[in-house]
Amino acid sequence: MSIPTALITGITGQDGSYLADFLLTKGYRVVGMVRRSSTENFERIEHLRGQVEICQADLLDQLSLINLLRQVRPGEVYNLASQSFVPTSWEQPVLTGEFTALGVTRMLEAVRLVDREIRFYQASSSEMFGKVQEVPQTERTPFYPRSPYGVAKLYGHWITVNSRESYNLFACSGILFNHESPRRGKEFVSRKVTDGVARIKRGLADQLFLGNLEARRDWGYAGDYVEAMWLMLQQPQPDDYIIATGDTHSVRELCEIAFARAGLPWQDHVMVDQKLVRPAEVDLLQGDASKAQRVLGWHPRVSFRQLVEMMVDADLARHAQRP
Ligand code: NAP
Ligand code: G4F
Repeated sequence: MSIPTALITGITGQDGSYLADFLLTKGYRVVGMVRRSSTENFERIEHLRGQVEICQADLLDQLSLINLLRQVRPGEVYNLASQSFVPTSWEQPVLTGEFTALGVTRMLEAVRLVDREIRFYQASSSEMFGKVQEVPQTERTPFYPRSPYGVAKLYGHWITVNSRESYNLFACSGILFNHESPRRGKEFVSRKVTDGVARIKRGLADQLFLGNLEARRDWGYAGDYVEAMWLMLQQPQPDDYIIATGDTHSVRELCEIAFARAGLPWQDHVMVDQKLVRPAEVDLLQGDASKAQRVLGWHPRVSFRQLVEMMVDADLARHAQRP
């Protein structure tokens, strides 16, 4: 039997690194697409050197994607690359649209041109629900994005659905709720808090400035969520799925658990900075993943408390080694 080949765009990101770990355990040949940069940004996949192949291409460059698929000949494409930080999408809305919206079309067009048998996964987002129209959110909940990022992801979602319906491509959209890990970028609130806790505990800082403490998210563990991506592409038919824990917690609760893990009183250290409050907020996300549970047999394993404590412990260990 031949070895299955998966192409991951965004392999240097949080999810790309966990998905690469997962697919290697499944016996895949894993190829990661990276964009050209003057310095390598391979920290999250450093442990996979020699186990994954790295190729250069860019979501902004159509021909580079076509050539990449011709060269790699993947059976599965996981399109994880995007401008993924919501606040930046107000600062750079056009660029966000180019990567996060049109980038999906470019990749789908490359699939259509090179090999229509490729199974395609699109990294869609609960941010598309924005000003939520019902709680909890399901695959049938109407969308109402609240940021240029959410709007761009909505385009990516619908072009994926449309390519399935227009061209019969095996294209799936995974609507993933927030998922975190010790590999999360430090600008996202979970990691900002756990890294902040560790810095305060080690005497490297005294305060942590945050925005809206009342925002609620359905936070899960990235290591659990990448399995769902793979499961979607193993089904007989392509479809769209919500991936979430079903629980929701506030940023305030995140702070309580994270600071308590390090034995610190959070109220003494957390300050609200109005500059970090967003022009339009997503107040509450809570997903209903019962379709994924029923069809894919997928269940989250790590609870919110376990996740936050895992991240605090990792940051405490990291700051103990190198401040
Ligand atoms: P991340 O850590 O920010 O990683 C984003 C990746 O995209 C990086 O590898 C980045 O490469 C790459 N990238 C950006 N622009 C590119 C371009 N023009 N060409 C090629 N590569 C490019 O994001 P993540 O948390 O792993 O999320 C993965 C995907 O899932 C994203 O699409 C995100 O929007 C979506 N998503 C995430 C969550 C979540 O909670 N994490 C939830 C729902 C959906 P560099 O290393 O070069 O910057
Ligand atoms: O951690 P966040 O920046 O994540 P956000 O905006 O929910 O987006 C993440 O999840 C999406 C899925 O729903 C992904 F599609 C997206 O790519 C990304 O991975 O902010 C979470 C909440 C927000 O309500 C924000 O206003 O935390 C609030 N928050 C409060 N203080 C803060 C801060 N967020 C950040 N980043 N920094 C703060 O200081």
